[in-house]
Order: sequence, then C-alpha cells, then structure tokens
Amino acid sequence: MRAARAAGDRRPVRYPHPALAARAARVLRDNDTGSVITAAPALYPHMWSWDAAFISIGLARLDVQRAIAELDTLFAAQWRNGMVPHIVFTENDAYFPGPDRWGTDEAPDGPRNVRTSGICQPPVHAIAVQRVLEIARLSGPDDRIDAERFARRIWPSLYAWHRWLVEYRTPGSSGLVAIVHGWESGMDNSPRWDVPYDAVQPGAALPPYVRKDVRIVGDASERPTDREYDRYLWLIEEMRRAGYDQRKVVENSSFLVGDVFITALFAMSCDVLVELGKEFGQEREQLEDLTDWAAKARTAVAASCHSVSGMARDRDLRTSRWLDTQTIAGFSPLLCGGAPDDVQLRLLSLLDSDRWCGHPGLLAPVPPSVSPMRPGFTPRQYWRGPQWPVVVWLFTWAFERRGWHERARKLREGGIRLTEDGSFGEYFEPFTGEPLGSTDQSWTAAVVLDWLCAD
Ligand code: 2M8
Repeated sequence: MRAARAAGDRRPVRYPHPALAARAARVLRDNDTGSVITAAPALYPHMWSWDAAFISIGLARLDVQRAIAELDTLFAAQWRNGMVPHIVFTENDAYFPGPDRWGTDEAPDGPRNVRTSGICQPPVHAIAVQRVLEIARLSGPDDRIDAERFARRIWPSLYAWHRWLVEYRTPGSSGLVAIVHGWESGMDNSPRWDVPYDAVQPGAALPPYVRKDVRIVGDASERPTDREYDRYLWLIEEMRRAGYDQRKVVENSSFLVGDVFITALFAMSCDVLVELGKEFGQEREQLEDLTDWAAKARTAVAASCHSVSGMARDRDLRTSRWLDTQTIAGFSPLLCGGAPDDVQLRLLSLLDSDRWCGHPGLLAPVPPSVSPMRPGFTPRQYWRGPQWPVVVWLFTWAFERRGWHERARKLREGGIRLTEDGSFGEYFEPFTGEPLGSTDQSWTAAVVLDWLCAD
C-alpha cells in the first residue's frame, strides 16, 4: 500500500496502518545483523539495553523466537554482580565511545565473551518479558510454550539485575535509584541533569577524542554539545580509575543523582516480576524482596513530588538538593502510582493542559520531553524538547495497567499519528513532526508495531 498525501497536513506523507506496520517490520529486519538488532543503522550500530527490551516487544509481533533470542543476547552480557550493561558491542567501530574507551575488559565483574560499556540503563526488561509472553500467548501454543519456558528461565537473571540496583544504586535515605552518568537515565542531555553536570569538572587528564555521532547526524544541533560530551567522557574516566568497582564508583563519581523516572520504572518492573514469579513458582523470599523494593520505590517517587506543582523531582545526591527542572520525568507518579489522590489529579490535569499534551501547536497530542511552555525548551534538540515515541509507549503501557484505558487509547493514537510518516525517527520536532536524529530507529519501529497490532 502506498503512502497517501494528506491534505492540510504539515507533513507530506501519512501511511495507512497496514503499510506502516509492514515498514516497521522491515526496519527491524534490516537492522538485524543476524545476532543482534542494532539500535539504529548508522548512528547506533550496537545493542543498547533498554532499546533491546522495547525491540523484543516489536519482534514478538513478528517472531516470538527472535524476540526471545534478543533478550537472551542481552542477558548473556549481564555482569556477574547482576548489572545489565547499557551497551553490548558488536564488531562495528563506527560508534564513539567504543569498547576501548570504556576499558571494561579488566573489570572484575564484567562478562568474559563479549565487550560491554560499564554503566546501565533503565530497568524495563521485566516489562518486556511479560509483554513478549502476552503476545506469544495470543500467537499460538508453540509460541506460548517457548515464551513460558523463557520467562521461567530468565526470571533469576531479572531478579539479580533488580537486586544489583538495590544493593549498589540506592544509596542514602531518599530511596531513589541513583545514576552515575546521564546516559544511565536514557535521557542523556535532558535539562534534568544540567545542574549536576555543572559540578562535573573534566580534568586535564581527559584523553583526547573525536566524536562520530555529529558526522552521522547532519545537523549537530540535534545532538548534545561538545561541552556535554567532555563531561560524559570524564565520568567514564572516573569509573575506569575506580576499576568499575561499584562501591568505589558510587563513592567517587562527581555525578550522583537519584533518578525519579528510573525509580518509577523500577517499581513497576518489580511488580511485574512478582506477577511472573508467582506464576512460575519462584521462591517466596525473593517475591517478598521484590514487593518490598516496589513499595519503597513508590514511596520515594511520591516523596519527591513538589508541594505546589505536584511534579516528581530528581535529587542531586552530592548536594542533597531537589532538582526542580520540569520535564516529562515529573509525571513519574502517573506511571507507578503511589502519590496521594490530589497530587495525581493535579498531574493528570497538567498533562492534559496546554503546557503539555494540550498545547495547541503540537502535531500529535503526546508529551514532549520538556514542556513547550518552559524556558529551555528546544524543539529540535534530543532530550530537550522533542517527542520520543518510546516514552509515549511507556505511558500507554502504564496507563493500560492502571485501568485508564481511554487515556491509553488517546496516547496510542497520538503516538501513531506522530510516526505515520513512516520514517521511524529517533525523536520528532513537536510542532512540525519532522523526524530528527536517526531514521529507521529500531525501538521506534518496535513500539509502533506493538501499537498497531494492539488495535
Ligand atoms: C541515546 O544514547 C546514546 C548513549 O547511550 C548516545 O546518544 O550515543 C539515548 O537516546 C539512549 O536512551 C538510547 O538508548 C541510545 C540508543 O538508542 O541512544
């Protein structure tokens, strides 16, 4: 089916849904190296942790076995201490920083047969496993049996990953899951991290480097700045010096922030692991751990809410200061629940208002990464304003789970509207719908496929 030219649209093409689904499937197939689906064809030629989780959900709509293989590949790279690394490297050397710059080969807990980065990304993997299982159950008895075996088999690895986050990444009394690098949040250059990054002072010992991303993305202003990259790389330097010993990393890192969005995802993922664990007969003690971790994470998210706006906040754990920047992460309590009713109502009406999804200029009524009404909103720059389909997917998933079906449906329709041009952009300019960053981004294709198949 050909794309239609839409009258009065700000974009030239809109694909009918069957054609859009076929294009999404082709993106996933084309980005398949045989062993991994790369996050994007040129810009990201490796496996990223949370990308792989979303990709497996899209893959399950096409081929349950392939979805299982993708998650298996990621977890084969799990560190012995439980950490799931943020990048699993392929042989491709077109991305910087590559494995040599990370220098994790000597890390005591690193995997032996594969090279990885030395940090993590948001814990959405249990959610992916459950979703793959749900899709497999609709798909037929063989897929169901395979997916059930897989869920039972991977459960202990998921539990170990969650335990790692509690043991090594929940320092202090805030109860928020902490990150030691903005890349761990997945929202790399979000204004959420501006204040903590100001305190990171790259030393003279920072080895020289040449960025590759800005050569691939034609317009460098869609990417983080060189100043930000200096800080990203300095933090890697600090970790290398700490020998990737997690206690030392957390103790010494000049960036240590309680991430409220990750904390909300962690609470939900713990709930999901409890559900899977009950079904597959996992030990009671471990189920109790997960229930306890979920409750503590929810309490931490609720405690972070601003007394006037209701928005959830990150916390700089080096200075013990709340970070008041208002971004999409402020809506974290709507994902995981646990905030008082009045706060929740305030957040819902803020989300609907012209400051967020109801902004009259938006091409599609889904939340941008930063409110278009805030100073600092930059509509073309990465996590500082554009809309990210994958984040919209998280909201649709969480809202369904909370029983807010109408809200979930509206967001899903908005997400499809945003991506109907068939570019599968990494992120989108909110007013024009122009795809930015990479096109043919795997996780965008994956979530669109899941939305379309759920219709
Ligand atoms: C982006 O992050 C990488 C570093 O991890 C980069 O910019 O080089 C982020 O959007 C991140 O969330 C995502 O997982 C990754 C791959 O899509 O790209």
